Amino acid sequence: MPAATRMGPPGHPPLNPGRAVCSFVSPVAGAAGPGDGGRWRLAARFLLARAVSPVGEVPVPPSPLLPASPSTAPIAGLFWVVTAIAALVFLGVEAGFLWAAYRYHQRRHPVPAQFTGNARLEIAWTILPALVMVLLFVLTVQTYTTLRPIFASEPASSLLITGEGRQWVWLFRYPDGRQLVNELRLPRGEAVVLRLRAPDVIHAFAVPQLVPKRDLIPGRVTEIRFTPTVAGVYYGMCAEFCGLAHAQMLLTVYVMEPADYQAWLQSAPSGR
Ligand SMILES: [Cu+2]
Repeated sequence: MPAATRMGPPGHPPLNPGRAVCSFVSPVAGAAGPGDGGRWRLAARFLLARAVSPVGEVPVPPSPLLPASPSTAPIAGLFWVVTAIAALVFLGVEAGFLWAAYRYHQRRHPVPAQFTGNARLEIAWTILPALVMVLLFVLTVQTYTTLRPIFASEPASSLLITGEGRQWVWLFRYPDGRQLVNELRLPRGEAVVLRLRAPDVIHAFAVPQLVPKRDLIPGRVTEIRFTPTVAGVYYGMCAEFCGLAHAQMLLTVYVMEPADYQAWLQSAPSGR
């Protein structure tokens, strides 16, 4: 399949004919994914494309560690703090281990000291890990309280998009009636409210860089709020196993500069 033609799911017309998207993880149904040694080739292709393309044109891998909205940045921040603490603990333990192995090697220390118990040491290795756990707990609660108002508050003005995740496709309806399949276009800096349903089985809406994943439960409307703050192309997926073609239930989110978004609204058919 030529790179410039993106096919929709079976029964749907091609999406954006003529639009070339360099894919790190291909959003194209049925396209070859990483695996069978192709993973390194894909990574090399991505890095090459990155090197020769202007900044912002090549979509980045859908990593929650490359956040592009206030709903995901605190989570990435927490990850790095926890990783730093874990790295410090690891280095401390390994350094102590190596020091003891060297200092108390049989050659330098042929007769081990004979003693029973060490109350001070035992209290220290009980209290220190407990303090680390308390610190991690406080940081986690802090992140949660930062995020809670973002998820709970109704923004004064927002772009309301309704839609559904069903086996095995994403459908989105805009206020003017237009519909997009496996694709979302959003203006940068504007609050978005997604009201999503799952008519058949449980799915999960996941665009890791923009918003933490949310389950879609049949019989319920799941409201997802976020504000994309960095223009770019973001990959998303269904993150709850939902049947045979679950792995191909992918979507692409284009966060556009407001002027580009308005131009797209004017140029594309509204579906009415
Ligand atoms: Cu799924």
